[in-house]
Amino acid sequence: QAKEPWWKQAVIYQIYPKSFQDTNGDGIGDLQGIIKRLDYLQGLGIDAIWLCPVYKSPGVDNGYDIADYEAIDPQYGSMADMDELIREAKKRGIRIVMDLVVNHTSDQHPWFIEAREHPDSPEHDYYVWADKANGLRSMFSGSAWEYDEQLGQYYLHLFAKQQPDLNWKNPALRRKVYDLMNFWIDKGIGGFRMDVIELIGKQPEKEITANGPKLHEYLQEMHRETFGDLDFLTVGETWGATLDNAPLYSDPDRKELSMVFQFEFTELDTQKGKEKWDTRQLDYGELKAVLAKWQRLDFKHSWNSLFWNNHDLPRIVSRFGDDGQYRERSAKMLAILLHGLRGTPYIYQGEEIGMTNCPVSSIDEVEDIEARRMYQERLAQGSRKEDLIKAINARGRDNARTPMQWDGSASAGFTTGQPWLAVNPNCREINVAQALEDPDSIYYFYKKLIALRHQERILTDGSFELLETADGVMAYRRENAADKWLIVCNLTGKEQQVSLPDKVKEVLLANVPVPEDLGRAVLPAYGAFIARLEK
Ligand code: TEU
Ligand code: CA
Repeated sequence: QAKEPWWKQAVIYQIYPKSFQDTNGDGIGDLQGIIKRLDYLQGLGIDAIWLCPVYKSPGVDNGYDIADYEAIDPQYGSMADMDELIREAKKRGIRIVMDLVVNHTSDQHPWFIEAREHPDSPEHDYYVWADKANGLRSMFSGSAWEYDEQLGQYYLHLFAKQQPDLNWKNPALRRKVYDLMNFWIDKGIGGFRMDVIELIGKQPEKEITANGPKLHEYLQEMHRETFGDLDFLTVGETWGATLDNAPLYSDPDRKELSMVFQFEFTELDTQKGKEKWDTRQLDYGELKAVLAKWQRLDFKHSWNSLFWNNHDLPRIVSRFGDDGQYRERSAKMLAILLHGLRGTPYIYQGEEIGMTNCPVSSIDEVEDIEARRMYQERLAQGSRKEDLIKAINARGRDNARTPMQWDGSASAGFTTGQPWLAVNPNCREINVAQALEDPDSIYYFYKKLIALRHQERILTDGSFELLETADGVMAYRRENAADKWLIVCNLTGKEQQVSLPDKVKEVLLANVPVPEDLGRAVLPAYGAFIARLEK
């Protein structure tokens, strides 16, 4: 039997480099900062770092607009720093997973500059042009088509207009992408997180963006031409993933990707058919149903990723937990809920200390292009400023991007200078230094969950069974040939009645005392535990 790939029993930590650790006082995180914090990450126990883009970029979308795939942006350091990071991480058993952004480039990429200047150049066809604009919209508001006066043609940009879309129909462009991937593979990285990869098979003339007809053909070609023979982690960002199409990406026999990120839970507190800014109350029953549904994947022919947070999403403790009175307890509950499931867990920087959203009171405090564009568009359409700020505070991407809180000083130990985005003032109470000193901290909870993932096969290969409970409680069993576990979580800020037939043999982790008799128990607000049962 073939050896299991390393990423099935791994936990990945996501770093947003601009906000992780500054070392030269310019207020911007850098590669030396990550190197400085590797011991901290090793202490936490993670297996790999997903590093958000550090390539040369004008920074219109914080690095998701790349001008040179084979150079490091000077604000983050040099290629020598990058090589050092890969080397130093490897010494600590940590792999580096690079962010691969190849649905689009920056408008400052030499390919696009050439494409615009010389319509006869090969580079022209690396991008998507049209004589007329159709109804496609940019994810960052407005039309997805930008008119180029000189050429008398429109180019496609599914994101900002400074992020022109690449034309994957062009084989020479695909070759260029495989070459740049191999450049990074040769440096000894451990994987790629593939930005909006579901869009590369787009057919803009038919207004098809995600899941175009040639998408999987391209991914199979990519697999063959790049990482196919390596023990490599590849995770696709796929907003349109379903139970039906996830196996198309992640069935090992199809030779595409290791797994995808699916985002179904992120839609549960959004009004149906509306944009993410249009919020509604979370229905706990729906949350349970979605989490349970993704556990029904055929894990022999597919794989799942587990995450609450990333650099595009609000902080989970503020979103589904309680970032006031019950911050610690609800953060631990959400950790248990997710890390008890089957799949590969991802932790976003700061999640392990329960970092919260960071409200603003005016658009001047907002850095993110997505929120700023939405604000302008909706203001022009007659929305009220207060409502837009409220929406940004609930859903804006800056919530996740405020600097990492290392200690309780004014700039949270992130920088000695002016941070590029304001530090959350709650760094006085919520910070790494405090968490390391408190044996009951959220940090040690995450550390324990990571250790369990490494030690206990059942988390990786055990079956999943959702148990009948009140809507406000999620309880499930995991079971393999050797072992049987019970996970119970009170999702709410109120006491919940629990009635389960299970007999606990050993409590593995809990954020409240575990009731003696589960047949007739009361679980306090946000109470949660993982226990081993008699087999
Ligand atoms: O995100 C893809 C994407 O669709 C997001 O823009 C999403 O619509 C939004 O953030 C939800 O809040 C990826 C990256 O993760 C994101 O940071 C980039 O801005 C985007 O691609 C463009 O590269
Ligand atoms: Ca810096």
